[in-house]
Amino acid sequence: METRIKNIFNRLEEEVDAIFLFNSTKPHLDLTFFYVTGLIEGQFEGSGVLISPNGTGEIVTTRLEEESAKKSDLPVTAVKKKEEREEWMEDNLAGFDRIGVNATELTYHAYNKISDATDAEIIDVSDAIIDARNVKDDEEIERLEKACDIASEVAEEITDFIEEGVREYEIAAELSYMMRKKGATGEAFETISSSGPNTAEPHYTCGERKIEKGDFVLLDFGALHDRYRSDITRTYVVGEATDKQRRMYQVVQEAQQAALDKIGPGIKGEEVHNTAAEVIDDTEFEGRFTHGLGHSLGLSTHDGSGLSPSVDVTLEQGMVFTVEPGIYLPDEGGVRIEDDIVVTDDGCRVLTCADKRFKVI
Ligand SMILES: [Mn+2]
Repeated sequence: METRIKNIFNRLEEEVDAIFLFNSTKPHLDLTFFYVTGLIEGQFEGSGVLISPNGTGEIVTTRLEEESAKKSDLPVTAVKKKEEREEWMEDNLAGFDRIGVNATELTYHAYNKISDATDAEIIDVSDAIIDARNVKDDEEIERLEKACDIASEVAEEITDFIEEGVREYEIAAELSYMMRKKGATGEAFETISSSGPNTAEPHYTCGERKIEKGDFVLLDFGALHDRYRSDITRTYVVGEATDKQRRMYQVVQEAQQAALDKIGPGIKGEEVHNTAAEVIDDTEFEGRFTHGLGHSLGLSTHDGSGLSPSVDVTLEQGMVFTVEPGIYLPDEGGVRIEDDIVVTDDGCRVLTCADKRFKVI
């Protein structure tokens, strides 16, 4: 994990002597802890890792997690109780002038524990961490590929389950079960299983509504595997499709393809968003694409960056993003098609390979 640690230090705007990543209790865990330790198993509440500019680090954890922690290539100190961890922090943090922390993931309580242990100046290094985590290494891409394969297979197989009368939450449950059966350790995020007019709400989750003939069914879900996450959306029509539904789907698909063609090293994330938005805005659905085109993906579903006017990022080889244009017509319905991609040396490679041709089921 030496390279990952050095990646963070190389991207710092102001130098620090060390960085301490410190987890509280779930859900207040800093996923960067897992980025630098490479650990898959374990919870690691109340654990931390102290990393140095030379690429070394040390994990401090509890006896409960000791065996899991030993799977990292970093040395481990396992403490029996909180007081021992505080002593460890005093012994190990006291000698520095400047200590970096990941402020976006650190609770105020944990921050106070660090400042009690040292007189060092505490510096927020979260921007460097986001930048480092944005570019995935080969091991991370392998884990993402596996998470994407699971979601892609499920996206194709779920169509056998969808029919008139089935409820949205039943489809959500089936998606979860199918992913677990294929080896996922869980859902990457709360599944969106929407139907009919509900598909017009991009972040609807799921409800009791029964599928009706002529509905759009929009499924947005992902698999968690070895701590990495996939994120895919497919939209289907049940029974019989109208010309308008076909047209909405066609425009979204064209917008997505234009974006995929645009992606490559050196391109701004915002330009990719604009490319897709222009395709939609040149049609009768102008103004109905109401969110950013995509977000970075990795240990977290929203990994800190994105393809959006509100994010300033220049694409580099190894970055992973979702590409998810949509058209949403209030009270009628919506279409979204989402795939995960990795930026390559001359374009991008799509990681979620489920069929996305227009489908009436
Ligand atoms: Mn997404």
